Amino acid sequence: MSDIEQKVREIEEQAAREITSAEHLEKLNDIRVAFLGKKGTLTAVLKSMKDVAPEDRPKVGKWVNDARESIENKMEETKARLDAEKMKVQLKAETIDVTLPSKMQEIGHRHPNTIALEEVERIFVGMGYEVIEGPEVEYDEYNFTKLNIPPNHPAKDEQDTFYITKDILLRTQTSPVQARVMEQGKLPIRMISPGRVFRSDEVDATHSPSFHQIEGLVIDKGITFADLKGTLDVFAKELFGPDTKTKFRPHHFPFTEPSAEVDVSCFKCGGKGCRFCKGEGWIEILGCGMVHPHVLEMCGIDPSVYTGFAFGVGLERIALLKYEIDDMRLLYDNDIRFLKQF
Ligand code: 2U9
Repeated sequence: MSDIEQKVREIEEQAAREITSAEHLEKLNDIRVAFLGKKGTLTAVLKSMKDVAPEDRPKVGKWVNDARESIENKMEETKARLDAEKMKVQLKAETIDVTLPSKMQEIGHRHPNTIALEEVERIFVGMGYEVIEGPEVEYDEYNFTKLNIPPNHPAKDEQDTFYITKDILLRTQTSPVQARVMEQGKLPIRMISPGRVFRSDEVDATHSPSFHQIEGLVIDKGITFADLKGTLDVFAKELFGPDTKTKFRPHHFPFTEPSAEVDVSCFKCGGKGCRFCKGEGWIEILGCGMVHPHVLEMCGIDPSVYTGFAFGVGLERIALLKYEIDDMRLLYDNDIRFLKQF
């Protein structure tokens, strides 16, 4: 056996040993480079062909090609074995138990404020009211002056808010939306305006610097306090049940005259007095009154021809009462365990 044949055999055997003991695919690639690559040992034999006698070259070429084929075959076999082993390990690691229960999708839920708002809207839309929203950032003039709260009026202190400039503020009530509708001059008006309002209040169980109101406004010829009473009585019965009674107590608001606060008979005890109504038998729910003639005038409506009533109710107050929640802060915490109860 010639030296070259001997050398090729040794290379083939060495490669076979290394291939057999390879434990992963990367190692197999290293072996390919070391034996068959451009600088590999078997390739070196081919490169030394120039030193071989021309008549021996076909023989040497055949030995090298046979050895290459044998090495490549072994590598293919080993690669198939290593691939199968890798797949086996991977399948074991990624086993999916199709009998496990699937992960439940959490379905969204309407916020108690939204549920209460939609209920109030349903009641008034049923009586022919439009729902109209407006800007949260308002002119002082629309929030206060046009509602009969001129500069330096003490009501401005009670409704202190966040000022953006001297004349622009975060609205303290949704009344400016109604003032804007009145100015458009399309009569009669039958509307409610729900929305976020702001006051410079400390947070506690019943107060928040940002809360929501629903205000209502009706303007037409011949509207009286009797219309106001009838409307709010229907509203209370729809919201708290058909046996609910209403009580109108005289009050004062700068934008209405006369004005009243409205109590409903306690829907827990029917008016006898219980823990829920603090023994009173009545629960205060809203404020209302006949729109002040001066407000009508300032918003371009002739008070000698038209009259109207208005009311305002806190949305959170309705939600707290209806769902028997004792702390307003729970409405803003966004704890899904709390919210999904309603
Ligand atoms: C116009 C004229 C008059 C709206 C009214 C109330 C009485 C009222 C409070 C209820 C609880 C505010 O959220 S609260 O703190 N509101 O008592 N609001 S009358 O009167 C208007 C509105 C618009 C043009």
